[in-house]
Amino acid sequence: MTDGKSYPGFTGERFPEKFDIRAMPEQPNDLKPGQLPEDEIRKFFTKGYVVVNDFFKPSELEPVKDAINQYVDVLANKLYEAGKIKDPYSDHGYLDRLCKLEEEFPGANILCFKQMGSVPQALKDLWSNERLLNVVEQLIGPDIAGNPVWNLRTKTPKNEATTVPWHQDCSYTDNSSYNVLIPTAWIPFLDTDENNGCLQIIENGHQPGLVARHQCCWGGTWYTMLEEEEMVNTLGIDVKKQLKTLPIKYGSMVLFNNVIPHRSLDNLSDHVRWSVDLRWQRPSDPACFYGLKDAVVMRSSKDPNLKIDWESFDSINRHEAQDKMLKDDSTVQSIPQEDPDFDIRILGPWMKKWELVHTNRHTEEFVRSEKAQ
Ligand SMILES: O=C(O)CCC(=O)C(=O)O
Ligand SMILES: [Fe+2]
Repeated sequence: MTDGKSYPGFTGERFPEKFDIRAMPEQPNDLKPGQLPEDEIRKFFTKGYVVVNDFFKPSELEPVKDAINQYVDVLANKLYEAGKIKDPYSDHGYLDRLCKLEEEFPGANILCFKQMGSVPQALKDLWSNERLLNVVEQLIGPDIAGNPVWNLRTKTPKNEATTVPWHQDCSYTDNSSYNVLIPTAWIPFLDTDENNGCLQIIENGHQPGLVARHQCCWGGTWYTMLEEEEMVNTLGIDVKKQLKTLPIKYGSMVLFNNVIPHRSLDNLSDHVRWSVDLRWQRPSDPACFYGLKDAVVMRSSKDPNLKIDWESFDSINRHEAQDKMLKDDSTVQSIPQEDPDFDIRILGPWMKKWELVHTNRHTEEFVRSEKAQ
């Protein structure tokens, strides 16, 4: 239950027209490579999401898998050299090496999640993939920027830190996002299903155009959460009717907007469920991330030869920036510091927006830095 008090995240404002069919750009008669038939694009605006099956060729996704392997390798060696684990598990691979690291060093998956400060080249290529941007153009028009909120999900099995509860993505971004369409492509790097933690979504849950009251933070994590009761009362949702489970295959993706409630299921399998979520916006809209990081322009209707300025984008590490924003430096020094290289806490400005209902290692740090201000 929410406590009924007012918190800065809840404004009660509704902007349905920014997310529903009224927001659909004019669709082209001649489709560019990768572009979807108008019926499919309509689903994104009417239902709030669309599953696009078999969109990617293996050659478009395999390089990201290689990059993931490299990241895990770097992490394993770092943990090993620091004496945090007894074995770097080099004989384990893509599906389970991170599980082994996690067993010996709980929180390894969070380090892997945070490690992604700059965007690996393979992911830059995927994010700005020509065919993918052609589809994004169908959602927001010909001027496109990458939104700074992107994630590599290191969803290790049976791990609370990787189970993302019900939320609307606007609960993480600043309140200027409540009337800005920021489409997400959720792209897994293996087949996903109910057993390994696929996505669930509330079909039509974007129709009120409203961000409901979230709470912070879920269990031992930094995730915002939206109670089912609040979905029913504030968003008028019939959970049984509107809940859709979206098992999707390697090569497919889910596109959804930033006010639709969604979550991912527990991963009950024996392997990591790797995925990325990538977001775009119009360059003329704010990046909606507390002024911490700008969007990166990827396509311009005026300049067909635009070169993407990744250098500026990479110069700001979002995790560091969001951490810094909350911590008062002098306070932090007085807190018994976890080894900064192996700090598995995540702090974020969204914690200021919502009622804090659980204290855990992430929120405790936040509460301490708040008190000291
Ligand atoms: O991948 C997950 O587990 C959660 C994804 C999600 O919430 C998102 O992409 O916005
Ligand atoms: Fe999300």
